[in-house]
Amino acid sequence: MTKNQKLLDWVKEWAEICQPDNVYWVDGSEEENQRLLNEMVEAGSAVKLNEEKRPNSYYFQSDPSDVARVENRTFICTEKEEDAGPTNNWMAPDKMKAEMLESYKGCMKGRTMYVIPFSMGPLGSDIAKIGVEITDSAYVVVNMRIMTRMGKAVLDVLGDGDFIPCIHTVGAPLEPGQKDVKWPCASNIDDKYISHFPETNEIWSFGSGYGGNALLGKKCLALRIASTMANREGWLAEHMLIMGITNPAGEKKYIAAAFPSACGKTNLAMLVPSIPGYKVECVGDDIAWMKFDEEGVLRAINPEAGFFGVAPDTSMKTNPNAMLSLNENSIFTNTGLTPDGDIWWPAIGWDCPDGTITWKNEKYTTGSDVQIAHPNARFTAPASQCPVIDPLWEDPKGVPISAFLFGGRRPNTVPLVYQAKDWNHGVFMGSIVGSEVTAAAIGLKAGVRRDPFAMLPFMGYNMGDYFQHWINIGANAPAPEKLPMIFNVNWFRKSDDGKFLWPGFGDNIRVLGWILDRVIGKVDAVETPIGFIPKKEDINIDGLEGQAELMDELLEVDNKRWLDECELIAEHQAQFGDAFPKELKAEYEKLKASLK
Ligand code: TSX
Ligand code: MN
Repeated sequence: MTKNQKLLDWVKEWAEICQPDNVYWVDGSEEENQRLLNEMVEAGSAVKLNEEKRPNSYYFQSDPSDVARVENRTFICTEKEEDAGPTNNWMAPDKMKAEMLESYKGCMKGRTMYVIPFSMGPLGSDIAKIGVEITDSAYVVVNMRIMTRMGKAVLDVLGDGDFIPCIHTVGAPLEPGQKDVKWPCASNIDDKYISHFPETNEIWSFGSGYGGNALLGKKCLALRIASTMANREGWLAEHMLIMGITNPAGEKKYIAAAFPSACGKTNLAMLVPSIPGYKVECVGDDIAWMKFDEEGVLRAINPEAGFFGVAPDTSMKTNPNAMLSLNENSIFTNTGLTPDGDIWWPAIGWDCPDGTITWKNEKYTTGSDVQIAHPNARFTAPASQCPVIDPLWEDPKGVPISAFLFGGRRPNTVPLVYQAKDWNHGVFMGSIVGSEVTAAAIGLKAGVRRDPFAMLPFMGYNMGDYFQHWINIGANAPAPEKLPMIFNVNWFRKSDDGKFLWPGFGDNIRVLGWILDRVIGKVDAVETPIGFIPKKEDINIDGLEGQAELMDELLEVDNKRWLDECELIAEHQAQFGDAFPKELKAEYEKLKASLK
């Protein structure tokens, strides 16, 4: 096991608080994994899928109240409220801990406490971090085994070193003789807490079994806690995919890209190019940790080992490489379950078989009006099974990043692609990222929800200080000429009659190709007030019928619309007060002046 005294003391302390029936140290072996899965099948919380159709794969239905991250129950607990900033829920650490400790007392009665040592990032990488999650959920254990490097090997690397303690419970103790439910969780939303203590690097999660709330390595550690560590230590922990792109001449560059949810980040990360000769390879689909190396090159690792992706709308058409990644050794949560023991979700590419069981365990008969999969139904699949996983995806040094991409769903105003004039302008670009949502849903006059750097739900500290951190990364870069170039893309621009102007998906390689040409220095661009846009003829649209006539509108920069946009940007920036960097204020003033 381990001789790490801090770890042993910490586990003992929490076992005394939570009072589990027993404590089990997870070793990460195949045999252990099978045993846990079999136990869950026998207990009725998991279904083993058809071994012929989907080998070694399992199906789960959550409680209907426990289907997503709970943003209004997610807290950043710092001594000073201003250190959490205006975009986070805040509570003082002492108050939060006192309140939560009351709930944790005896919360694991009748259950097993699992201790999961895990590494975010390749074992032993300089950029990787070790965490230990305590949980009373076997579902969490089998998911963590896919999403992280987990088990005994991690304890060996940890030695007597430091780790990030993560405590999780579903918050549903069992009385003696009480029968368990298939998905235990706290019954009341106000009993759920996803709490972060960035000043002491601790994570306390209570009451939910859902991925983002319970697999604490992912959003809690790799983004919220890591972003604050990165701020202290001068590196970057970002909500970004990492992909390699090779052009027909065999030149390969890596880019990292941030998009708000529902923009198709996973689809982009493993895209199948529609132009022969190009190749896309995937390093990661969600999180990037980046540091400068000795040569001043910014290098990125994917701290995860799997994909925890939205299932609905994933198909051989929209994302064949994701579909092939989940052929086996995968976990499905809140999809439909077909009579022949396979999974189904809307737009999977075939009709839903009669007799399919819905995520709420109802029976679907052809034509009946039931929701078969929850819209946030998920697959958990090993990244190693992705057919286009990059050969360097587990390289402990990370991959060199040549460009950053930002983007969102913008039906107007924002062109298909534009390039920042310099680093600070690119940081400004990241700070104004936004995506269209139904205006009614968020009570905004314009239907744009700002999601700076796509980090809004995942920030561990004050967003204004985070912007300043990005400015400082550029200002202190060891080799400024090696800083990544920064771009913004918009696959979602629409014509006045509401039709998408760009085919998207595999055809996005046509835009990535231009970005690659800019990085290599092979192509000129046109300067506009918002940045550099492509010359029309430099976006390859060969074979796209009717596209030529749409390119002017797709690349248009309308000064009048951008002046309106400036008003919205100013409104958004106002909330950051003193923490807002003067450099970004200056970028805003420059933009506004150049639009007049
Ligand atoms: O993922 C998407 N990407 C990125 C792909 C690499 N989606 C799906 C978004 C929801 C997750 C897209 N949707 C993309 C896109 O580039 N573009 C669109 C918009 C669109 C939708 C359908 C069509 C075209 C554009 N269909 C036809 O034209 C037939
Ligand atoms: Mn994400």
